[in-house]
Amino acid sequence: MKKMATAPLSILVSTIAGTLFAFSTAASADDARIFFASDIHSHTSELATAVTEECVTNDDCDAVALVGDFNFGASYDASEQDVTNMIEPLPKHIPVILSGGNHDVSVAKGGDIPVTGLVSSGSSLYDFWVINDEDFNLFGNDTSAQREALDEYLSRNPGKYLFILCHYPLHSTRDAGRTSAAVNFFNYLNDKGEHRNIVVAWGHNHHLGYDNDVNNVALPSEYPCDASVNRLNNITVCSQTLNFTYLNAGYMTHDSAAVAPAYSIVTIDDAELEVWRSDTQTAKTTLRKNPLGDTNHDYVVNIVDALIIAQEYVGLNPPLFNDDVADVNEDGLINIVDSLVIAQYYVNLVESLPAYNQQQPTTDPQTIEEAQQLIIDAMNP
Ligand SMILES: [Ca+2]
Ligand SMILES: [Ca+2]
Repeated sequence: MKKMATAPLSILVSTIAGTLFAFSTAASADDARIFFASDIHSHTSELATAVTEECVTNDDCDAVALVGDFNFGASYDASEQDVTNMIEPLPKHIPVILSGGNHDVSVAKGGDIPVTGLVSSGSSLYDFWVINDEDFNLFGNDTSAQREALDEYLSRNPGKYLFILCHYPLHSTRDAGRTSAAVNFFNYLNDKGEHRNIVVAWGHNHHLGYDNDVNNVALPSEYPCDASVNRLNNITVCSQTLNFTYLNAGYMTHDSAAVAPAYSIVTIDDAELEVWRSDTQTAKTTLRKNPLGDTNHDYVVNIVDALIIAQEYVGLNPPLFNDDVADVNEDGLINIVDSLVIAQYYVNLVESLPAYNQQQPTTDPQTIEEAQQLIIDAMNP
């Protein structure tokens, strides 16, 4: 991984920053290993066996993420006790994150399933976002409180991995009433995912194994086929290039008794994401993306990135300048305006990136000192 030259920048930062803000030089990225499954359907002993093997015997896990349908009732009836019975045999030292499926109402009873929204890991590397069954349709609505909350999270945590636990697949809900929400949410995630690291973990279609009905879906028809996608299952749907990882979490039961339970192990670090599937015994990887504005390649957007663009602009040729993500107002140019936009983003004067229609500075800086002064002025309007 590229490392920035810290000494000159630290001097710059101390020069311009004073006591304005706290500062860290890089994300304290560690690695993480997470067990994923869905559709447990009361197969609690199979789940416990799989989790114990993967998270105790073979290696450690940082979390177990289960994406809905915990009992096998005929309808929407899983109780808090069902969830407790499922969790109880699992290794006690590993946190379990749940999202509710169409069989689960524990959340409504104040049980173990968190409400729709952020479940923080406490790590700088990743978080979870739970979408419960009853909230799925809201993600098709631009103005729903749930979607606005997700939007805000993604705006302020652009470099983290975000695992969205959503029982319903986006390509086929098998429920006409949910189709428009699925399409809208798909489009939203594909837009947001261009410069972010989003993983959507889904289930629901366990009885179909690897989603055989994927070609019957209501993804927007204008999307071209593109085989060069970062999807991590053998999905064959023709769609636009996916900008997020679309993870079939696996299932503990299947229509065919001959089919063994399936689960996924996701490993992440500061360079890439790997998904391993128990049924295929294969792994696929995708590179971690730098967020827009992350000009020094540390997956964090902060004042250092603004300073690096300023250095570049006045001709100091900073090492390791990542110009792929430097045009944060998307005007086709990389110049001092981008530096000022990032500085304003850093102090919350700009909500999210990209940001458009930014004011041009009153002067065109020729030296790094002049550029620094513009940055200070931009942060203190
Ligand atoms: Ca950065
Ligand atoms: Ca620009």
